[in-house]
Amino acid sequence: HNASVVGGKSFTAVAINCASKAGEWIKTKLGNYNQLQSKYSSQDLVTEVDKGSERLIRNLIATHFPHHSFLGEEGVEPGPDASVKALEEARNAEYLWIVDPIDGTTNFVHGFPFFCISIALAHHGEVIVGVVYDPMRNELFVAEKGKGAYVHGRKMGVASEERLRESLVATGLPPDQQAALPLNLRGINQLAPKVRNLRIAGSAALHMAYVAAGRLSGFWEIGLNSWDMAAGSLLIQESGGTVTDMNGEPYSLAVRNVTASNGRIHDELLTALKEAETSAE
Ligand code: 2AM
Ligand code: CA
Ligand code: CA
Ligand code: CA
Repeated sequence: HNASVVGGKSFTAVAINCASKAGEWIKTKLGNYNQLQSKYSSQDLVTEVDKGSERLIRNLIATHFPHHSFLGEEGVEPGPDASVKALEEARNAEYLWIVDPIDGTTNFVHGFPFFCISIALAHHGEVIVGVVYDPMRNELFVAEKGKGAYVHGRKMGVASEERLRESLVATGLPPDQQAALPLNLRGINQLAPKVRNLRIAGSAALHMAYVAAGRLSGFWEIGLNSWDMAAGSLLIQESGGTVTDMNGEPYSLAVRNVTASNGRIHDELLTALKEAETSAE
């Protein structure tokens, strides 16, 4: 595609501008916001800061690219059915921005400093720009399709570990996934003895950025949405890693259960997760 610059405005520059503006604002709201609603339950949180961040990003994108489509978590009804339907309706757009205004809201609410803003741009359903910004560490992860992935201008590469037993691997426990929780726990049971150690830090997008940066060798999670993974998937691919679903099928926007790695441990990771799945039957 030769369309990464329209009218002199680079998609990537706008994505970075959105992420950093939102991030700076979110930081000022730490421990300093009013209303705290629960979407579904005491586990599924949303704050006025999630909504404000999404509004800021959406408005900024609209001023630059008024004809582009937009899919943001806070614009979609809670629950898996609505998010699948929203993606179905949006994914054929020529240009679609896919935004998670705070990934790791539970961490934000508790002051646990591991959350980020995730912004991706898809062109006919293929992610061409991915930006993940961690405002607490001021770390900006940027990928452009075919052009590599960078953290603050430094080229990233995935970790070099060849085996699970040398690998630091992360996963997640999305709340309100009653059906998925036992499967998640079986995966943890299978993997914990096989890897160097596991991490569950509470932000899927930031975990994926860490796989891209070589800080984690692998990551898997069940029950995610497009906005959790779109930017991170490109970061990993452009860093030389592999992103698939849990059956090893290539990443697409519709993936809900993700397996990501440095590539070298991918088969071992998929096999262990497959064992976790079948051990239940
Ligand atoms: P969030 O903070 O944007 O909501 C942690 O395991 C991951 O699960 C986070 O990326 C988190 O994103 C996501 N998550 C939180 N609530 C969820 C829900 N109800 N369904 C699916 N994913 C959720
Ligand atoms: Ca949420
Ligand atoms: Ca999220
Ligand atoms: Ca979110």
